[in-house]
Amino acid sequence: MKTQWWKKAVVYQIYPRSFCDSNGDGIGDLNGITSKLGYLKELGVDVLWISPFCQSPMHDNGYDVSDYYSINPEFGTMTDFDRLLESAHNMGLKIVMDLVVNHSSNEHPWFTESRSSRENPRRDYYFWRDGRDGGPPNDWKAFFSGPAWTLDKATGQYYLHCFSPQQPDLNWENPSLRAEIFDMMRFWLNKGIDGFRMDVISFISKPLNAGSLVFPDGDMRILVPNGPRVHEFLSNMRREVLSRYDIMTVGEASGVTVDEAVKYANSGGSELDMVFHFEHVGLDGSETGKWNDLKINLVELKKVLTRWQHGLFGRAWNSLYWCNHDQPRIVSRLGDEGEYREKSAKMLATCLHFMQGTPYVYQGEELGMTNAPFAGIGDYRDLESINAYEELVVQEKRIAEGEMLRYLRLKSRDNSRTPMHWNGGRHAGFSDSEPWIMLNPNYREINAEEQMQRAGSVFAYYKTLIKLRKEMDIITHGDYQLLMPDDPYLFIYTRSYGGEELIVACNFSGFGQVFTLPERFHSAKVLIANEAHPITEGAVSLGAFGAVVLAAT
Ligand code: ISL
Ligand code: CA
Repeated sequence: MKTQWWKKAVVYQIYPRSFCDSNGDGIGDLNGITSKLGYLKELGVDVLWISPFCQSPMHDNGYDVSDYYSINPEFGTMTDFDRLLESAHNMGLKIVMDLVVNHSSNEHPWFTESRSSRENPRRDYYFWRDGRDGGPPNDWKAFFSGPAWTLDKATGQYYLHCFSPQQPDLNWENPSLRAEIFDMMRFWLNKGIDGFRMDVISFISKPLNAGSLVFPDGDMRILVPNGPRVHEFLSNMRREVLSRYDIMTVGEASGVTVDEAVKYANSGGSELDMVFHFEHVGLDGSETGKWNDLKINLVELKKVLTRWQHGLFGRAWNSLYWCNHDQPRIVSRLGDEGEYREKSAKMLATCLHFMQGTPYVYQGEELGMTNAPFAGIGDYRDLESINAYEELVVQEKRIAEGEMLRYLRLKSRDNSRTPMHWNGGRHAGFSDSEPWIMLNPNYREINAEEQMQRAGSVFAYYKTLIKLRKEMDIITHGDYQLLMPDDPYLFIYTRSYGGEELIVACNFSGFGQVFTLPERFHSAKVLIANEAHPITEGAVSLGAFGAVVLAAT
C-alpha cells in the first residue's frame, strides 16, 4: 500500500498561458512558473497541476496535443521543463501533468496517418464511419458547437470529435493505441513527475456494444460518459503503469455520478485516486446548456455537496474545487464582486476547505480574482465561447447579441484565463508586453504583491486554511454532517473525528444571519473566521458573507 500522501495535500492549478511570462512575448511559460515557485511555497500548497504544455496548434490552448513528447515552443523547451521539475522538487513541491488522451490534435502524426487511407495501419486509432442519409453517422452534437462528426474528403468517411473538429477522439478499443499511450505516460513518469490529471477520462470508452460499430443516437453528453469498458481500461492502466510509481491521479469525469465515482476512485486503489465531478458547477446550467443567467441555488448546492461527502466517505476519495480553467470565477458566481469581495472569497474558501477531500486552488482564486469585463465578442479567445456565439447568435439567431454577451460575461471560460495579477504595475507584472488575452483592469486593487504583505488579505486567509489542514487530522478524516439543509442562506456542517468536533458556518447571503449553536458548541473556540463574530448566549450572528469555524472544547 502506498502512502496516499495526496489525501493531506492541497493542489494548485496553473494555466501556463496565463500565469507568468518570462520572455516578454505576452504568453505565460515554464520559466515563468519556475520564477514563481517561491510564491507557491509561501502559499503552502503541496502539488502543482499544470494545464497542458506539450506541442499543440493551440486550438484549445493545449488540450489538443500534436506531440506528447515535446514542449510547445511558446512555453519553452524540455530543458526548461526539467529545470522546473528539479527546482520544484528541491523546494518540496510536486508536479502533476495534464494527460489529454481522450482525443489528440488533428495535427498529431497519428491522425495524419489515420486519415491518409482506409488501409493505413493507424486508421483505427480514431473513429471513422460512413455517413448516413447524406449526413453524419449519428445525431451527436459536439461540446464546442456543430455536429460531433466531420467528413474527411480524402477517404469519404466521417471522424468523431466530441469537442472541436481539431480534437479527433482516440479509439481506445485499439490495443496498440493503448500501448502507445501507456509508453508515453511512462516517459513522463520516468522523468519524475508526480502524477496526472486526466482530461475527460470518463469519455474514453465509447458506447459501443461488444463488436458493434454503430454509435447510438441521442445526447452525446449523456451517452458517452462512463462507457462500457472505461473501468477495464483504467484498471489496466493502473496495473501496467500507475501502480509502479508513488504518484497521484485525478480524473476529470464529466458525467460522473456518486456510484460511478466509487468505482473510479475506489479506496482499494484499482483505478484512479480521485475524480472531478461536475454536479455542483452544473447547478446553474439548463437543458440548453450553460448559456443563461441562472444562479446556483444554495439548498441544491448543499444537497449535491453533501451527497458527495456521504457517498464517498470510507469508499472513495473526493476532490474539492470551485474554480478551474473552465469555470467562471467563484467570487463572481457565488460571492460578491463589490463591497464584500474579499469577505465572500474567504467565506467560499472556508466552506470548501473544511470538507473531506483534496482541495484544488486555481491560480488567482487565492487573491479573490473576479470575472473580467469583456466588452465584445472580439475580446474572447476561447473556442467554446466564440463557437457558441457564432452558432447561437450569428447562424441560428436563437439568442440576441446583447443577451449572449451578458451570458458570456457570466459563464465564459475566459473569465478564469485572464493573466494572473502579480502586482499593480505594467501588465500586472504578468509580462513586459501586451498579454495574449485582456487583463482584468482590477489588477491595480487585486494583486499578489499587495496581498502578500497585508495580514487580512484573501491570500493570508488561504495560507491559514492550508496550514490548518496540515495540522488537523479531523479535516482529512472526520465524518461530515449537514445542519439546517433547507436554510436558503446558511451552509452549516460539522466534522467529527476521535472525540473532536468542528462546526463550519458560512453565510452565502449579503445580509446578517443568526443561528442557534448546538449545546456542545456553547463554549467552543474560534479556529478561523472572516469577521469579528459575536457568539452570545449560544448563538452566532454572521454578517454578510460571514464565515466561522468553531472547535468544540
Ligand atoms: O468547459 C466545459 C463546458 O464549458 C466542459 O464541458 C469541458 O469541456 C469538459 O469538462 C471537458 O474539459 C476538458 O476537456 C476539454 C478542454 O477544452 C477543457 O479545457 C478541459 O478541461 C477538451 O480537451
Ligand atoms: Ca513567454
